Amino acid sequence: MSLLNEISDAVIAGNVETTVTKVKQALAENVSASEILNDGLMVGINEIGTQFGAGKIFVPTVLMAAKAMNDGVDVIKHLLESEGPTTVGKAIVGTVKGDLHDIGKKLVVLMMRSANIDVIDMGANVTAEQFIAGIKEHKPQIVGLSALLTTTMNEQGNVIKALETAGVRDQVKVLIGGAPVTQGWADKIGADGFAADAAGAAVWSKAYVTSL
Ligand code: B1M
Repeated sequence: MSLLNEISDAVIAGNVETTVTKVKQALAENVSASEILNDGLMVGINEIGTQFGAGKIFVPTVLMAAKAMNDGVDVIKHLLESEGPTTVGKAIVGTVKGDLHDIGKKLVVLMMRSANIDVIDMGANVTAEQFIAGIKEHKPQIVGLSALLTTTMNEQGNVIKALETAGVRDQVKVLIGGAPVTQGWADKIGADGFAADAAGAAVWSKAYVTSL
């Protein structure tokens, strides 16, 4: 079995220690951080999603897999992040209220940072009021809203409305994403941008801030 398969299996098994050990071993064998992420860790968490969706496993198993995935990402994160000191713009990024999924959002933060954007990670379950306070405090050009549930997608629209009411909507561009989110949804709720994945979020953000 290849090392990348062993990594995805360790995530599926929710085995944090093995995941971390295998990720370190892959790095030592010159497997790139992006291969470890895309062909190892992501394969594992996606399989967990399939089994969870089919009712074959339950939340505690998913939580263990998420912990293994997160700890695995921690090992490679310094390789995904840019080490350059120059930043070209600023963003605040969070998962919206009611939604606790933060693995994808963390990857978005990592990739945006690797595009030299100064990103404040607001965490998960972030209220519209917290996004507004974040805009006032940090003065970002971009606000990133992640949502993983069909129910919390609506909150992305609510945040945009709240930014309008608070008079800060024209100070920022709003980028949205998350598994159930589409360009059509972005258009419907008046978001400025949509990205299907973390790399896309970084490309969109860099293109916007460097156009200013
Ligand atoms: Co939940 N969950 N979960 N879960 N979970 C999903 C999302 C689900 C699809 C599983 C399934 O049924 N197959 C399903 C949602 C169904 C739906 O609404 N369509 C689901 C459900 C139902 C639930 C609960 C309601 C279950 C319950 O309690 N009955 C519950 C909700 C809790 C809550 O949030 N209030 C719940 C709970 C959990 C855990 C806490 C156990 C755990 C989260 C742990 C954590 O994040 N710390 C969890 C997990 C791990 C998952 C799955 C298995 C994996 C999610 C993930 O991390 N994917 C997920 C199934 C799946 O997605 N396959 C599932 C890997 C990650 C890298 O991808 O997050 O999609 P993703 O991020 C991508 C892109 O979407 C994009 O870029 C990222 C990287 O490329 N992206 C953006 C994300 N945000 C972006 C923002 C951007 C741009 C791009 O711009 C700002």
